[in-house]
Amino acid sequence: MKKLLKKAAPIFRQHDGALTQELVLHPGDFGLGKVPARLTPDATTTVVCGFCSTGCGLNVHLKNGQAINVSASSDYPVNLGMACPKGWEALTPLAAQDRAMTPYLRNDAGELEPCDWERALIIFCERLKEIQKKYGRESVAWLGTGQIVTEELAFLGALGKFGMGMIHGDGNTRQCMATAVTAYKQSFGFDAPPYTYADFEESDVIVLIGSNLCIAHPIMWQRICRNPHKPEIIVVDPRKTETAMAATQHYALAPKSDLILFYGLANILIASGWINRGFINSHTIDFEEFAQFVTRFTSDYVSEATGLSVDQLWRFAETIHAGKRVSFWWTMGVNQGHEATRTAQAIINLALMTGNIGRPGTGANSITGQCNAMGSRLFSNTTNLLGGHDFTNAQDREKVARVLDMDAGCIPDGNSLAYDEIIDGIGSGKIKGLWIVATNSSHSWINQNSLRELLGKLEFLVVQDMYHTTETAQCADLVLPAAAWAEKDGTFINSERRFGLVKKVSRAPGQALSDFNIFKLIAAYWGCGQMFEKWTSPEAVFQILKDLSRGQPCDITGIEDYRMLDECGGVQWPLPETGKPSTGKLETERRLFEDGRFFHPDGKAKFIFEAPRETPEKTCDNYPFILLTGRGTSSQWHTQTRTAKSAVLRKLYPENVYVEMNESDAERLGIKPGELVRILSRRGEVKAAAVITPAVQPGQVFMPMHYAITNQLTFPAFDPQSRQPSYKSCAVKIERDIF
Ligand SMILES: Nc1nc2c(c(=O)[nH]1)N[C@H]1C(S)=C(S)[C@@H](COP(=O)(O)OP(=O)(O)OC[C@H]3O[C@@H](n4cnc5c(=O)[nH]c(N)nc54)[C@H](O)[C@@H]3O)O[C@H]1N2
Ligand SMILES: Nc1nc2c(c(=O)[nH]1)N[C@H]1C(S)=C(S)[C@@H](COP(=O)(O)OP(=O)(O)OC[C@H]3O[C@@H](n4cnc5c(=O)[nH]c(N)nc54)[C@H](O)[C@@H]3O)O[C@H]1N2
Ligand code: SF4
Ligand SMILES: [Mo]
Repeated sequence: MKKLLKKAAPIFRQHDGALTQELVLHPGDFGLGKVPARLTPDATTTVVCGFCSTGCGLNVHLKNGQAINVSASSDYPVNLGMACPKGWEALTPLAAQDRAMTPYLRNDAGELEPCDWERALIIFCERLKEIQKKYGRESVAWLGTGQIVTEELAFLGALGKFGMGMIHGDGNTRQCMATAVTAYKQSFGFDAPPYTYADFEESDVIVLIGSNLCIAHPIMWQRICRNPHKPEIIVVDPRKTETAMAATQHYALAPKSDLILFYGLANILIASGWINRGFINSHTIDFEEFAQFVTRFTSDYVSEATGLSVDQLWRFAETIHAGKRVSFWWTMGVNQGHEATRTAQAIINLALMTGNIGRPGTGANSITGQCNAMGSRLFSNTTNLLGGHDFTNAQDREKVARVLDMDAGCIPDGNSLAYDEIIDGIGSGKIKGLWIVATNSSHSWINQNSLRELLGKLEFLVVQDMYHTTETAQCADLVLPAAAWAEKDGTFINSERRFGLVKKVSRAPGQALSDFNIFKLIAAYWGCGQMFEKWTSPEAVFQILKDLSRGQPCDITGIEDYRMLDECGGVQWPLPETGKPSTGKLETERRLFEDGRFFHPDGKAKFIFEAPRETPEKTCDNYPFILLTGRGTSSQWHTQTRTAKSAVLRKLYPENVYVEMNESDAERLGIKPGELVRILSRRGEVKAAAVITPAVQPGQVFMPMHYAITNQLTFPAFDPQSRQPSYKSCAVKIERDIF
């Protein structure tokens, strides 16, 4: 223990050699610490899960100050005693053999070699400063995440843009949530998913669009199962997913024909007078133009384009009309498309025109993906200035500067490049240094072969991750070892806008540090430590975030501190100081727009629409299949750096990569179940075992995203408004692997 502490000591020195006493690196961050002061060594405490955006409360059981087991928390308002396999296995990935325990630096032989923190920090600062000096400060960028706590996201964003002078920083939330953000901002005036999970239980019609809830959000699905109103459950998905099988109506539309479908439904609803005129007149604008626009989406035309029958279209519309409390929910089948923002807005339009918003069991509801995608949306300083502010607005910049006690001149007055533009920037020579934090781009980014080639062109690539073995870490010049979920404190914001608490209940291995402390050290070594003098701990930063949120739609000034979050089972935003009840219990379930006021200055929501466009890569004789991609099982998480570490989870999913195809296609091509086939696109060629299933339609195939090869095939198309990648549609061919 002494030896390690001694080794750690130099990192308290700043880059210029001056001592800094402010760095809060307590021994625990080197894996030596006991349990945090407020927990007794054998306590059980509730921590919000670190996988998906459902944000379940997990009871973590400690022995001698170390987490030894978890169970589902029965009094947490989100999951009510339930958890999915990933939650039950949440501790296992922490103990994996390939945890990064020291920094690693690429040596002259081209291998990653362990080095100490001081050297890592000096190299980090020297190399990135050199690049900025040579090519300008815009030449260094970062790619962040929706999987670290909000306080860390804010620190990275503030350090990157205000401290280190970067202009470009984006995150993996671009792959995931950018569409919902853009759609809500334009339609409602703020990025504001309106719902609360109780709405799953209060609807009489639940419409799930491009969302495989049973697999991707199993506990939200459980909330639907608790619905006592025998709801109609409508699934809109080209595949007959697990969720579609459990639904009462499944519309297996042609991939990427959603926009036409929703305009067609709007046309039927309007023409039949099945709309809420009172709501439209009082609370929305541009309806008449929209009503005029959708007249061209006749049922015959829509039927032809979507592959659904005219009867099916009418049944869908009639079900919406018959519902008293209709809720619309969408996920990646919508967000990841070439006209995704307009599709999300077409869903919003259906909710607005039928008055299905602001009441129990209603809403136009985007379901989030990662545990803290919602934190990233508001507080990562990437697309929004901290707290949902606007970089291009001088008043916003001044407000943020005032709260942070810094010069407004440090805040960029323009927006960052988006993820794909940062990657393209490497190709064009604009971006020379990149810092990737808690995302595995070399696996998850679209058109992976091109990305990997571009990463190789960087003059300096830093990867900050729990593991040194990820596909991206393996490309890095420098790897910074990060503590994981449950090895640090902070907050996540879940899909229903609930701030929940993450606690340090386990020691990080070796010299891994929390992302928070890594940022703190980098600030000191970079020479901007003073700017973050008050950022002493995650909870101190939480207090700063509260101040930043003041007066915003996401105002959380009424949340006192972490203790209050712990006691209430999390708190949904907004909770302004003035909105807190002076006596009695805080209402835990709250939805937005109950007063019919939206966040545009006139208080109205906007009908936004645009003519549909063709998919960027159509099928042809050479590439006759559409490749769909997405989640495979509830026990696999993304690029599998964490879930593959659990023997229990590994038993719950197929060991080898597979491709699902329809029986008629398999028969035509002479492919037998389980046979290895080659899947080829214009970008790459991979092999997978054929799973023959009626779940996919003829002419379509499906591959899960959890296997790295999938993104060798995908086509880099983007929604023009949100710049979110269109992961779910490209043209491929399938061949028997006869060689
Ligand atoms: N087990 C598990 N759970 C997860 C994750 C995980 O990796 N593993 N990841 C989390 C994250 S970050 C996210 S973003 C969410 C994603 O959650 P989901 O979006 O529910 O998951 P996906 O499987 O990516 O996509 C959903 C469905 O979209 C369908 N789809 C494809 N093309 C179209 C189309 O054109 N129209 C329509 N209507 N549907 C289409 C696919 O067939 C698929 O069934 O899951 C979260 N939860
Ligand atoms: N083809 C296809 N591709 C897709 C999708 C699809 O549907 N189809 N979906 C897209 C979507 S929605 C998403 S969200 C992305 C996800 O893609 P990624 O973000 O690349 O996926 P993860 O595997 O979650 O990567 C998170 C990384 O952070 C590390 N990590 C975990 N916790 C911490 C921490 O506390 N600190 C640090 N520093 N590191 C940590 C993990 O080890 C891992 O390497 O994939 C996208 N890619
Ligand atoms: S549903 Fe999501 S938040 Fe809940 S236990 Fe599973 S992974 Fe964790
Ligand atoms: Mo995601």
